[in-house]
Amino acid sequence: IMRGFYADIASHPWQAAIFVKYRKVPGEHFLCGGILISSCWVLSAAHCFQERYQAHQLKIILGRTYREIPGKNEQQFQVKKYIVHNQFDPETYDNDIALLQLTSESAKCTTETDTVRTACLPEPGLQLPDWTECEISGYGKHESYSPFYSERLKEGHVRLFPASQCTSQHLDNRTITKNMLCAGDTRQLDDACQGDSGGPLVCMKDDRMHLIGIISWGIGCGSKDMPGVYTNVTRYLGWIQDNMNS
Ligand code: 4AZ
Repeated sequence: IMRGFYADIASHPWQAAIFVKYRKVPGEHFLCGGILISSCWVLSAAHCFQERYQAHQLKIILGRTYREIPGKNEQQFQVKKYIVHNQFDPETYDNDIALLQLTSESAKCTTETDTVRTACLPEPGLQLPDWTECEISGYGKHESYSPFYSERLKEGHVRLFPASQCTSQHLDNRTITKNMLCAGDTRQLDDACQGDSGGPLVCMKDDRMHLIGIISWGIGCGSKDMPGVYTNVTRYLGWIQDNMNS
């Protein structure tokens, strides 16, 4: 997260950290953010899985504030399987969504605590007003040119852009589809950055945080007047239900 503030996981209890064990390199490497949407399912971005990892190479950690330091009450899971949207377009990042199923011996995977909790999915057709202030979180870079990810979870505040200000003209002639939405802040320059992908854009509605977007891509980080681009979650409610049931 560019700018923003350091945060505690208790303020973003649906935030997941996804790590990968490479076959040749030792250790576990931070891969992407994710969002806990039910006891056994985490949403993330399809582009995080372009290297076609095997499920057993992945590990999901919930309840962790510091990227590399175990949290007191964190919950770790192996991945049983993961599903990447079959129409994900690696050129445009259209359909940048993936679902990961956590491994568990019982029907439940995560236990709800102060630091681990699901995000609500929006009602079908939910359209929040333009410029609604929402929240992003992640363990990604502080600046686009930095070589390092953040040591600690951060949060940022961004506003939902009207569709008229979320076109290819506003994003260096890149393809923008209805499956994407833009959010940013032209004043504070809070923005998502590399390593935040797969993590949440949540907005308050009826006193609950609802998952509106998945951090997907952007032209650099925090460039003035250049919003970040998010997967438009309301377009995938059917896809999410179908794949959690199958
Ligand atoms: C990335 O590389 C990335 N400013 C994600 C979001 C944004 C930029 C880059 C938005 O994962």
